[in-house]
Amino acid sequence: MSIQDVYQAVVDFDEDAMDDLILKELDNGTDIQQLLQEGLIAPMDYIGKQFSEGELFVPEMLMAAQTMKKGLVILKPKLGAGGSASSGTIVIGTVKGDLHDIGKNLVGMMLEGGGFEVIDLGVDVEPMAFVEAAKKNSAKIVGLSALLTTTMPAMEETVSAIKESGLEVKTMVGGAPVTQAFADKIGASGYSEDAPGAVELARKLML
Ligand code: B1M
Repeated sequence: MSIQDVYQAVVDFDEDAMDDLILKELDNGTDIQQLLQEGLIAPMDYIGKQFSEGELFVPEMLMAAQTMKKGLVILKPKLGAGGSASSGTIVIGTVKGDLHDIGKNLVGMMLEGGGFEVIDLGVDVEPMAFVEAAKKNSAKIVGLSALLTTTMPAMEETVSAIKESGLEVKTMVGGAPVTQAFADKIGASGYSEDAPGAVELARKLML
């Protein structure tokens, strides 16, 4: 048994094996940060690259994320006790008027896999709800998803509300109709085309 087995379970979507593998590593006294980084985050980076290169598709990425999340559930309380667990808090949600959440969920799971604490507000989220959640959770980033051209204005409204709140919070946006040009136009801090890219972007925005 080794961290490599945990890594492989994520890559193989072996959800059933995950609990045992993690518990055995903990019993063996494996360093929790190392287990998180090398056993759970590293395979999600790999899966993300495969997805970006067209080698894997949404269902596979969801299965890998689900497997990773199983391990994360066991590690999370222990990480909190040890301090320096999270790479930072990100509030995420689908903007007002929009009920699409598959892509947003995927982004949220990949961000968790990337070591971030994710507060998911769900769908059809009012601009001020993002502001309040960012404030309450001391979030560094707010992530907005929109799938409809008709809800893109709500994304702009939300970015403006966050700026007007005076909070030191960066905004990242994405979703099928959203582009880098649109993100620039509404003054978002960053745009990502897909979930793995969102993790990379969040890491940059946290610096
Ligand atoms: Co709707 N829908 N839908 N829909 N739906 C689309 C988006 C549409 C393109 C279909 C079409 O007409 N061809 C179209 C939008 C047209 C437009 O605006 N130009 C559309 C429409 C019109 C509608 C309704 C208005 C239909 C109606 O009722 N007349 C209605 C609107 C309801 C509402 O939101 N108010 C509606 C409803 C629905 C369902 C509820 C049935 C269902 C949603 C179920 C759910 O999400 N729980 C649904 C679905 C499933 C789709 C399609 C088929 C698939 C969307 C999806 O999940 N894609 C979609 C057509 C299509 O895309 N082929 C369609 C997979 C997902 C992984 O991709 O969300 O793009 P995506 O996420 C990607 C990236 O965009 C990015 O990362 C993900 C991948 O890595 N990303 C981010 C997403 N968010 C990000 C955030 C980031 C960074 C990256 O940073 C924070």
